Amino acid sequence: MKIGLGLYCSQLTTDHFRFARQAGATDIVAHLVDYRSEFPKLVRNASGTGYVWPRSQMASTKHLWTEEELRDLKAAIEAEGLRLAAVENFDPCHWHDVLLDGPRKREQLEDLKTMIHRVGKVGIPIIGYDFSVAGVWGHVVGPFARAGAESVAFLGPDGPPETPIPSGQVWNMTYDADAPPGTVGTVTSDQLWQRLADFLNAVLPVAEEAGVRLAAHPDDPPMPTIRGTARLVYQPHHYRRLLAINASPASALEFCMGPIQEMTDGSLYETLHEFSAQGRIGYVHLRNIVGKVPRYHEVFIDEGDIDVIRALRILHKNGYDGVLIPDHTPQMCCAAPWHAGSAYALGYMRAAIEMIEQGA
Ligand SMILES: [Mn+2]
Repeated sequence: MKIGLGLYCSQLTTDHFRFARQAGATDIVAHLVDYRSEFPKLVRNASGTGYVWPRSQMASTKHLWTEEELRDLKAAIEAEGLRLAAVENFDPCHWHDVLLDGPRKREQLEDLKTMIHRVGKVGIPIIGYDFSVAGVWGHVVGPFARAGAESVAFLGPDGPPETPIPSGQVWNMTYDADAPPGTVGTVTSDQLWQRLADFLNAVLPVAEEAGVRLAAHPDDPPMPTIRGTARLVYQPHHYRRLLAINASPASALEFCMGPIQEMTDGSLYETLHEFSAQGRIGYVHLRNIVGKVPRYHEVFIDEGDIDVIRALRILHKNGYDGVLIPDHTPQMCCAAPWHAGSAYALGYMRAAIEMIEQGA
């Protein structure tokens, strides 16, 4: 098993690469969507209903990833003695009409194929994706982790009101600031599964040929609907349905332990066993949480409902040799809250994995 660090777009710098390696990571997962451009990484909007999407960032994300920038990013990471394990998430500007079944869907599917081909050509093995209309939504920030460390919670009916998604927005981001007034409206489960199938059936042949695996993130928060739009993977068995859409070995999972634990059915450990035994896990997001939907909060890796050592033992036993990255670590009270939280999680993971691999 390999330890990685997920870096947001604005963190793809030499200092952050060195920090990752200093804290024991061997791999980087690069988030190419510039959706959290400032520290602290969780930025609330004025009404507290979601993350801020700085409009000034939009223009810079409208282009497709070029072969040159992917190659430069990989080289910069490798120059610091690390590997680029995956790039994570298409930008809403790349695929809003794939998610919404809109008029530019065909064109955007071609754009996605182009980018997948480039990712493969450069030698990046995985793209993580999150097929969701509402995206990550409804979290509130507060002192929810040990000793008042700042993290996020989902409070269900006590959280932000589930207002309809305005036109021009998807994934909790604005892709068209000039969209006419209106809303995205209701999206049913059948509609969203059909859109996912259209996406996978279009791009998986290209991914397979390019040597790239497409790894699916579960819904966060794992609710059946958010803001009137259906969710896909809000119970563990939905991952089976997702993998059954297309038999390509390029279809894989971005196994995020937090949401799987937050789901009301099934068991995180059985789910982890099932898909790691099948070799379907592209990479793992690792965090700890307390509670299940509709109420949970995120905590440090060594508190909370997940027995992380037990989970790591399952992966080891099933021969998982991919990357695990800390996911949303709580912010610690110091001059570098994100760095301290990340280093704490990475150190814990490194010791735990070493212990397990030594047979202890
Ligand atoms: Mn995650």
